[in-house]
Amino acid sequence: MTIQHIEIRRAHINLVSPFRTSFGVEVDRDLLYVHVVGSDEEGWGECVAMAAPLYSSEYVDGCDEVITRYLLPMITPTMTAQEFVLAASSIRGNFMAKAAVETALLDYRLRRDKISLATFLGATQTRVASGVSVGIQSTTEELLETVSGYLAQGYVRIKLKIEPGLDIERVRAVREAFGDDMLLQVDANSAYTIDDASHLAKLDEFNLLLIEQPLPEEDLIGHVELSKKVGTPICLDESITTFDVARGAIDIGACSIINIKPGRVGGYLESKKIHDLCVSRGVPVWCGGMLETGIGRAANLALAALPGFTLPGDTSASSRYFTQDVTEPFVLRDGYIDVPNTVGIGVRPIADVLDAMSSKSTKFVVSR
Ligand code: OSB
Ligand code: MG
Repeated sequence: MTIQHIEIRRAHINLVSPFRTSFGVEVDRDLLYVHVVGSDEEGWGECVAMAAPLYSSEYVDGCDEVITRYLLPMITPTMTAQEFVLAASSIRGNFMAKAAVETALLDYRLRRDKISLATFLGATQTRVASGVSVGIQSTTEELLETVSGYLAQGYVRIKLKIEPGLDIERVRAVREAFGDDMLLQVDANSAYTIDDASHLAKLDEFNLLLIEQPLPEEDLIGHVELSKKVGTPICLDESITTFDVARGAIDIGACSIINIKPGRVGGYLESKKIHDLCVSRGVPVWCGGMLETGIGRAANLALAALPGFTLPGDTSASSRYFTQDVTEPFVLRDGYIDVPNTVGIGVRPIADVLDAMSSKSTKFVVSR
């Protein structure tokens, strides 16, 4: 019942269509999986970092370096995820790198203990309502077509990526085409500054659920100021990197809603703490996404099943991203996706599929 080695698997997968945001265009995912192998069980974790440091300062090759050089040497044969988080706290930042290792350790231990991640975290739902994040499209016509396609599939909430110049009129067009009842929100990925406050206030007339991360990650105070000038609730994504930042952001009024992404905050244990904090403060949360394959998606669904996740998340079906996911595909049924309920994260890569996608596998022996 001990960890014997840890494999770092690098792989590549194409997206079904380019995903454009205010920070760039993603056409594929440069993947990194952490695979814990013990005498009795195995565990998997997916690193959510993108290929380039455009969404946040982390990027996948940097995570590879941090994981192999600093995090893996900390791991002992009997280490739990909780013990790892404590040990890894000596390393500053690098939340996405830490989260990938934490998830693999959690999956390994929960499989051994024969309990699902959902049950371990305190899930109260067996399926979660699914929203979809719609990238910036070349034209308004294309946007309306794309949104119409997702609505036809049953997605219960639409999130539009926006940037300066492709915002107010795009949102207006979607509202006019699909009506006032559709759940709609926008995500700017830090593309504005506080000087854009009166411009962003023009979004108020569209009855959006929220505006996600309008200002830069570090500008918490700017978000406080913006919250006073804009009626639509402000939701933070990039800014929320730890429990402490979440507490501070809520206390000073920088946001009234939080997007929890386990990869961004260092893992599922920290995510659970942020969830509990938000429940105690009456702050709604929802589960964000980072275009994860089935490994990361499975674990996100477990988290999204907690009671504080009262808004639909970006946890879409596998087919929204990939023609062939690395696990059995997650499917949308009546606007919902089932939460995995078997042991650990509930899924494993399909060996042949992962092997065909893989570019590199490195094995690290774990010793005391
Ligand atoms: O800001 O939420 C974001 C994807 C990559 C990086 C950042 C973000 C996103 C998304 C897509 O919006 C979420 C998903 O469907 O996984
Ligand atoms: Mg976001």
